[in-house]
Amino acid sequence: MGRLIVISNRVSAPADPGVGTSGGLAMALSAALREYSGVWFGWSGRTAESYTGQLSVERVSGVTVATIDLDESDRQEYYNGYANEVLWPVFHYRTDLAAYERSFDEGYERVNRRFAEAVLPLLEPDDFIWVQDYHLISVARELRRLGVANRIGFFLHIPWPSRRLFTTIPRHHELAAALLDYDLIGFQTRDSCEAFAHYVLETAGGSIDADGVARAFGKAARIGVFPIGIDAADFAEAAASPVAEAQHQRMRESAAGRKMIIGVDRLDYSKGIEERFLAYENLLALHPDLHERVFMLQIATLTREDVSAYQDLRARLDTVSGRINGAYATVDWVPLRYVNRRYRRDELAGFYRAADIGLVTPLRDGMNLVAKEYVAAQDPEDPGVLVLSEFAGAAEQMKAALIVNPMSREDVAEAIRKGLAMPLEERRSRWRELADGVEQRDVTAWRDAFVEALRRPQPASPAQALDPTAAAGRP
Ligand code: GDG
Repeated sequence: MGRLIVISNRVSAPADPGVGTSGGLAMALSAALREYSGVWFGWSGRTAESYTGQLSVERVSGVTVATIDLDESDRQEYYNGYANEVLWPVFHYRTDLAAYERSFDEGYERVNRRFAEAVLPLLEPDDFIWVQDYHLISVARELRRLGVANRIGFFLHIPWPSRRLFTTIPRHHELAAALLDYDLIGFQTRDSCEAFAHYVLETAGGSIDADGVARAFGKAARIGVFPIGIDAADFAEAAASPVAEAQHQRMRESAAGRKMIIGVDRLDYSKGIEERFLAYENLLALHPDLHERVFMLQIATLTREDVSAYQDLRARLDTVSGRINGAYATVDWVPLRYVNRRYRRDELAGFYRAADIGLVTPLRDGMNLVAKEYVAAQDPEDPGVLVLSEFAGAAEQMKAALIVNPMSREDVAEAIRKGLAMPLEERRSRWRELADGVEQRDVTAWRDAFVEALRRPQPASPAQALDPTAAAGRP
């Protein structure tokens, strides 16, 4: 079979998986490519004085890794601008944070074109191309313009918003039409896939066939649901490693017999960290009996620090965490340990294992891999309890978690209280069900399902189906 060419905004060389500090997407992609003699292409993360399109190619653990540098206006307009100040907020239901600037649109389309032009020399006719995420919606359209006829798939890691929200983006038609240049469009959840289908039907005036083919703008693409998983076996191994065990012990000792709650997130407004702090504050206010008997560790790694909404959130979190500790701390009890530094993956696994409650309460999330990692890291004999937002994609699968509305302080505080008091038997049976799902629907299952769907015969576009000259293969 043809090679797999993965195209994503950032590329991180497949590192030792136990140790890597890469985020969820990077871990998933290196796992996906490990078994294919694949190519991984993307932005190096560096900016040059002016754009050259020069490819840097290296071979890492059997994967060809190819990158380009962008220029400073690309970083501002494409990455910080259109991707992170338009698409990210709107797709996470935060239209109030979206900044529509013409230069952002131009930067986005320019970089998508640059990606297509730069990857072109690496392509062979039977390669399958798999484009990742919201930064690169227009890459297939640009590749088609360059004459590329290969199968091209797209996977959206973040939610697809409801139709009314998506249409707040001034160029929504153009984005949706560009998506239909893919052969296959994958979503994390049924909810996202249905929202896209709704747009196709109601706004684009298109149709959805019984076999899941969306037709609009004179084009056709198959749509489907492919919930991403973690490398569960690898994560369980990391959790059993000496480093994880040492961190587990360290946490247990520093807990001094107190119950531990953990949150791990990129410092992002979609993750609901501020609302989580307020819920925890509510718990402490309502339950004085829990004082000095519980603590929360929140790891919030810094991201997108150039974007003002992230700077504002960081300042608010500093304030709220300070207020909670100021109000409740005693000389030997800090109720909220709030940490901005980044840990190794195996250290993280040890922290998860030490925690009685995994608190995963995003306001919106495509999937949320932390929920799955928390489950994979537990001791089967004495597992902790997962408290999960109904607005994380993971909630479609992880029904044995305590499902909460992250906007409700009372709801979240009550779930924490319930989790802390949950009998061992119930913890075990809920965990068993969650762990089976995490193991079975892991990152390999995700990759195989997507690639298999991409290789399946693709639908004819409506134009081809209706136009006899096209059907006869003439131009
Ligand atoms: C996007 C979508 C979707 C965090 N702190 C540290 C650290 N992390 C790792 C976690 C986890 C990853 O980052 C975060 O993954 P999430 O899935 O929670 O969220 P996003 O980064 O927003 O990812 C999301 C995902 O793509 C995949 O499709 O699930 O919905 O938003 O793996 O462990 N890792 C290390 N040190 C840290 O301090 N090593």
